[in-house]
Amino acid sequence: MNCTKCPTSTRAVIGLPRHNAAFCKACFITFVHEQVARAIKSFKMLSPEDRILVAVSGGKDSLALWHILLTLGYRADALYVNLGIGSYSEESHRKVRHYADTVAASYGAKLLVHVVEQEAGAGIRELATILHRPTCSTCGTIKRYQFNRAAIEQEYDVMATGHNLDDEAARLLGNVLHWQNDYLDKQSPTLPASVEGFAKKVKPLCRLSEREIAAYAVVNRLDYIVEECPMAKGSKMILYKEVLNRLETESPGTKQRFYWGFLDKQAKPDEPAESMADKDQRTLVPCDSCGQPTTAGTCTYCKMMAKAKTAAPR
Ligand code: Q46
Ligand code: ZN
Repeated sequence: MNCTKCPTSTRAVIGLPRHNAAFCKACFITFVHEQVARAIKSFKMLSPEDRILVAVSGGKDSLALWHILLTLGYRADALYVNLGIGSYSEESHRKVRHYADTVAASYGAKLLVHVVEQEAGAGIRELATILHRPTCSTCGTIKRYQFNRAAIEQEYDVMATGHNLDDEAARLLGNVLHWQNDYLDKQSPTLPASVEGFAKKVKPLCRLSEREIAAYAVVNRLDYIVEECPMAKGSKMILYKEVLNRLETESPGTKQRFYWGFLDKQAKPDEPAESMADKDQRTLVPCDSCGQPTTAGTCTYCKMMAKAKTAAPR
């Protein structure tokens, strides 16, 4: 199979049925960069002078995102949250540190690190047990809090995450299956900053599939952790992705049509309503302990940390 774009018809390294195309290495890298640039432009994600904070996990998506943004000339630092999940966290931390030292540093970009165990006195699994909460919900609260706090306190203009087309289509399927209208309202590739203290959030990989990003990581020799977080096993998101992958195999382009169709409808709302972010954040006040936005009194994160410290004194 030859590249469908090159005049010289070089041998293709990847076939993309949903685009009816196949690309050689150079054309594929250009394709990925163009898809990211298109997402950034159509959803008004970034401007050239923005200081960006990328949420990195050590996986292919977030490391590829950091790499693409730096390659495209953006000023992008990254934050890694070490969850304290045994060898998975050790390995993912090593991968992020390696990329930061060997590549990001040459662009003048730096890596920030938050270690859950250092603040909470326990890793995420032990913490979830102490708090009688599901591990992934505890993890979500901590990661959202730490990323927002770092972005606000260190004056980044925008926070970027590595969510891809597969993630967004799976999330959309879950939200539709359960008619989660609030979540559907907020499922946008760009969420604006709010006066109450939420940083602007963007998803520049939303036009690219998981397979395309994995291929991009491989051709660019990005050293990422292949293993999934062990806590993800059996999650609904994985099931939704499997279902969508089956549909995609039968009918290439299904995921794209599903998610992009939703974004098109979202861009033309029936009600000319207030901004979606306003709807949700109107009642927010600063947490009386840390100052981050919350609905009342002390925020969930501060309550969790207080409880963790009482339960597991160091
Ligand atoms: S990292 Fe955290 Fe995921 Fe691991 S503990 Fe669950 S939520 S599965 S994105
Ligand atoms: Zn707080």
